[in-house]
Amino acid sequence: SPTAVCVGETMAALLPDRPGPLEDVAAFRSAIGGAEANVARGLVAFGVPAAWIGRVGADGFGRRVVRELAAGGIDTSAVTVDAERPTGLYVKETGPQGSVLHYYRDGSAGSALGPGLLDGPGPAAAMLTRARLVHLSGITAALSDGALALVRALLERPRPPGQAVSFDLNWRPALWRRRDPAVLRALLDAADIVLLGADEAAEALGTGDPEGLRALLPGPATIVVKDDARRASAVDRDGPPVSEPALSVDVVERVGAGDAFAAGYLAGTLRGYDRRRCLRLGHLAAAATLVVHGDHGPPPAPERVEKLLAAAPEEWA
Ligand code: KDG
Repeated sequence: SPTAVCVGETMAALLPDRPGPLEDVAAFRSAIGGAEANVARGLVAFGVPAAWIGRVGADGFGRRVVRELAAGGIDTSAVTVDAERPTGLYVKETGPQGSVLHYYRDGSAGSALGPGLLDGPGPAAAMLTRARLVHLSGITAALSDGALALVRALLERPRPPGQAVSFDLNWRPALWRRRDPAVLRALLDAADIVLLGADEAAEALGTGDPEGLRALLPGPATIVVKDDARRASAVDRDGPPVSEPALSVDVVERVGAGDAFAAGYLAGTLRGYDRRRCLRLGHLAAAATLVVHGDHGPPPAPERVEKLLAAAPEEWA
């Protein structure tokens, strides 16, 4: 059974062949993307057996999603194929300020996730009980009442022994226009490990300051705050905060970097690393994704990882 299970929606993705307004794009490259599956991919790259659980349509995009994730070594045996609803889609538009994702996911198969998963006939329930890590994100909470109920159930049920639940805020205002994001605070507070960016936390929760967040969210054992790609801090419930600067890279595009960071950080916790090395592994994974256009870059070479994890502070960033 996989060590880590990531739950959420994975979509087909259309990536423009050049920057500029969508109306001027001549061709799109087809790909797949979804925050939680990106984390599963990142975990596998660090040697953590990982599954993605979600729903796809009985269509070509759904088959593409499952095929590509499975080819990446991710366990897809608990994916549900929904005969009624289509696979969700996003179209990326790249402008001078970065990229915007346009979603075509209302009524998608992925948005039909629900708490039935936990007592359904498939392998999902057993996987979610046996996993050492269950990873969720704020995106899923925004998809539908059912998806929100599933996220709640996974966070609020008594944890199976030895299991931690991680939750990445993944603030996507476009998904919250018709729903109330106030639910996010209680969800975050019920997780064991919370990951968020200072900017998105300020928008969604009213504070992006590590101490303010600690006061707002007393529940999680660890809150990891990423400060605008400059540094990340892990703030434990007991013990001093640990902070580590990000690696400097020539950024090509930011989409997916947060997921890569989460995968690195979480892989570190599963390896039993101290906070500093967890943060470093997060930064290393993020750096590999920042230098490419897609949702994820090639994983950093193991020798480089070993060297940088052991580096003295002045050799690190
Ligand atoms: O973090 C990257 C995601 O934003 C991208 O994969 C698409 O899952 C996605 C979303 O909902 O934005």
